[in-house]
Amino acid sequence: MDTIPTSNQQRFNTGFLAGLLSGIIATGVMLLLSITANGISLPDTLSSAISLAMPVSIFGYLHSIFGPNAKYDLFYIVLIGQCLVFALSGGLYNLLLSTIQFRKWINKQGQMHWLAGIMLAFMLWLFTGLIFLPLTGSGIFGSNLLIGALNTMGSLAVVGLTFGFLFIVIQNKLAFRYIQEQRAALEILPEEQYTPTPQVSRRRDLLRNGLVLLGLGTLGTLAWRFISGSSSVLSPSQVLQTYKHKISPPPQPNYGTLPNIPNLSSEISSNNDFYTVSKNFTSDPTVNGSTWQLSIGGLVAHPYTLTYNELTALPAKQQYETLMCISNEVGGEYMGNALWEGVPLVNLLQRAGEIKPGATKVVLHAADDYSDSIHLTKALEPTTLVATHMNGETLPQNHGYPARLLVPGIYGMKHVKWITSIEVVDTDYQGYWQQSGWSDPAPVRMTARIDTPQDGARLPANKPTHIAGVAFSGNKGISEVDVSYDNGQSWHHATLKQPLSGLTWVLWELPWQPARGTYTVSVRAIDREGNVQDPEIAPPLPNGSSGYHTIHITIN
Ligand SMILES: Nc1nc2c(c(=O)[nH]1)N[C@H]1C(S)=C(S)[C@@H](COP(=O)(O)O)O[C@H]1N2
Ligand SMILES: [Mo]
Repeated sequence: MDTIPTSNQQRFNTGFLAGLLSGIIATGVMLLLSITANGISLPDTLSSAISLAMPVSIFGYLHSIFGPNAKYDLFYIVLIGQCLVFALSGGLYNLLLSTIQFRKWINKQGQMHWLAGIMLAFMLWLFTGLIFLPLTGSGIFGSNLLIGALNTMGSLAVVGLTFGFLFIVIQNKLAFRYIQEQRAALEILPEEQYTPTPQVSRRRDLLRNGLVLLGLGTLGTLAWRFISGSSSVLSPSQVLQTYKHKISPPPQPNYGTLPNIPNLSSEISSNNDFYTVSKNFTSDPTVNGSTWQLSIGGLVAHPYTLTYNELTALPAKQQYETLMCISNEVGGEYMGNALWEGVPLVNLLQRAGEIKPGATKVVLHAADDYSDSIHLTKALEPTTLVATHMNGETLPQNHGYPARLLVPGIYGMKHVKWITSIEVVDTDYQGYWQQSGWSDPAPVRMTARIDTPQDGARLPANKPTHIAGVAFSGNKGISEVDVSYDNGQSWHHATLKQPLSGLTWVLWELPWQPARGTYTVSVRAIDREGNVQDPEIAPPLPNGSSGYHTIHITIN
């Protein structure tokens, strides 16, 4: 019975399936190591490399389809890709071993020796360290990454061995089952009716169905994004008739007391509710405050370093400031407001003595290989802080512990978290996101959001209710919020809650008692300089989104 025929196709399939299953588990181990033990996450590395290498136009297109989570979608695609690479390597490896008939490692029944698993792991390890990582710009075995080559080598070895051993176990199980099934088939069926590969074709069907499902899922997601993507912004023709760029003198704010409105954002976002954004897909850096040092250098007379205790012992300043991510869509959730405490950057720079002539920018480097720069004039503003506290608590890890930059008036992107060094330069330094086309000066574009009612809500007719939300214009303040519930025909002044500082959002509210019907509700703001919010619809890339947040309500 040692003449069970095994085709190349069958060998490949067995290896592929074994590679896929063990690859999924090994990928899980990789993500776990990356989160818990400073291990490398190849999907992170690759998707970062892809989004950096991608032409701005394509990135913008993807962004318009997938929304602000495009980078996560890219990450998931790369993650699936990694599992498929594991699967492919399993299939090809089985084919290779049985073709060259390397009997030490694979016998006639397709059973593999565990040494074959170690060999496969070793080859993948070398390929990743010597070819793949250098190609992504991470250096040999990740030597350019902050986790360094040792962590990379170690975690890749663990992942590789997990894969190698599981691969042998699963592949041998599958091969054994195949032989069993073939024997059973041979015993039942007469010779001439013998069909050698019923299981294989079933397995192949499974594989094909899986791929079809994957494809359909992707197409479905794309279609859904297209359909649901663009309906929440009032079209410019609806508002241009009443549009003025600037009103002078600027309106006097209509401050008042706001009633208690369910679903209106709370004026201060708690540390837990505050949105978080970072370029890191799997894990943000965990910085040890007791060994952390902040270095201040570059074009200054006396570069120096500070420990955490030294930094927090310096005179600090408290300020309310709202942050918004540049990839926030109109009406989006990537906004938060907190009371921050930190040392003015200008004071830290003064301690380094005279700034050398020619200096133009200040670069912030971070523990996650992120960096960004601000203009020297911005750096010297009294509201630009190196913050160590948020809402009275030590800065939480996900918001940048031990220290992050606060630089009011420009987007969240520039509020570098996990700062490790501050460098004065004379070049036009371009930071992490600027390399993929995002604005460098990045001033916050005025925006207003309707928190309640929610888009698509159905409300009872002739009952008093509220239209309410937030409006924000960086460091320019808000002087007026206008609400329209008739397609932009007429606008009504909302009541504003006096803001906590000139750097925060403003809560606004308009009482409303609508009759039966369907309503298109929009909102726009005017800042303290009299600038009227831009009605032109623009996607977040490259300068931040614009347009008026618009929702549809049914009253019955
Ligand atoms: N080191 C570092 N700082 C960073 C980022 C990052 O990925 N790494 N992301 C930036 C972006 S895009 C935004 S919007 C803000 C978000 O800050 P938050 O998570 O505290 O809301 O952090 C900024 N600072
Ligand atoms: Mo951001």
